[in-house]
Amino acid sequence: MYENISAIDALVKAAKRILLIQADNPDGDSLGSSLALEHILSKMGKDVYLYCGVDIPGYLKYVPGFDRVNQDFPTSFDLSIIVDASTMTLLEKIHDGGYHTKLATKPCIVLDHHAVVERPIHYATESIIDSSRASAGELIYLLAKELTWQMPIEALDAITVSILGDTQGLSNQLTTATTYQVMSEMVAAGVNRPKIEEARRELSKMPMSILQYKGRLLARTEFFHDGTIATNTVPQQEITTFSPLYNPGPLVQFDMLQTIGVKIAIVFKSYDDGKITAAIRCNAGYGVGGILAEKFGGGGHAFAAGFKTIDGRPFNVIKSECIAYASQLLSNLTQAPIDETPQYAYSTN
Ligand SMILES: [Mn+2]
Repeated sequence: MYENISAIDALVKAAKRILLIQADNPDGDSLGSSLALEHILSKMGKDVYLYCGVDIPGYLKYVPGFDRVNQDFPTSFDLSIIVDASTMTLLEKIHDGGYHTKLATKPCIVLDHHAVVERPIHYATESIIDSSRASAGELIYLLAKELTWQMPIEALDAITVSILGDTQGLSNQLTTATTYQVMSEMVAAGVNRPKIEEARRELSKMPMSILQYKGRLLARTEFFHDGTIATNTVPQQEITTFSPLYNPGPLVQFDMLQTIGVKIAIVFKSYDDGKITAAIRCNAGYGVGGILAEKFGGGGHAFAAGFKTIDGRPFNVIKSECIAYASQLLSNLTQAPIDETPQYAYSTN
């Protein structure tokens, strides 16, 4: 398997207090990996502390144990394990707090599956970064199995959340034969996937007023550039009324992308104080989201990006410029479509 697993085993066995770290972009894999390790290591008799520098997003609050993740960096620990991240860029909260010096004084294990790492974690004692794994949770399963670490059912449930999160329900190209094999072993060991899915669906249900608002928003969708760009605008009054109940963007953006001909879906929010935000999502083959967002001072990935302007320019000016640049980017693409897979958040809707 991996040549350093016995070194990892030794570091874990030698530690009493273990700090589990999620990076600043917690998702289902990040949380599931951390919780899985918490259960496995607790079973070994370790004191385990879960840390994430930012809030666990609302859509993950169906996962049992999400509320055990702390935002306060602990005062003492013998070993840290960073899950689902291997770049310093995503550990800014730790660096801002000056805690990295503390991390560097103790052994640190990195368990990740991201392919491209720009600023590797220089104080890592042992790392496994395997981009052939569908999720960090899958990597943790294989590691624990190899090291014959006991995995209680709660750990397997958490690994299921992690795998389903990154593979969008075993549907994207990250899913391999090993992923199915791991899922098969976990289901045989008692994981109840329908129950996990039901908990997720229950949490993401919307109030009646939101369903009706969704209908109104969809009816207001505008189309540009021969129907390839769909936009929606949420004014301040609706942000005030509906945002506390449900984020208007994700409410309609998937349906906008599922409209025949649409390549880019943009949801603008226009605030009374002049702030304007845009959430950009793109369909497969048209991953210009990141470039589009950067033009307006934002950023993100090819298929999911966003920007915020606070320079006082009127909403209609920003909107027109954004649509014009998006049109230009799409026109430039006709020769060479960007062939990557879009990363919709599986767990949000
Ligand atoms: Mn991941």
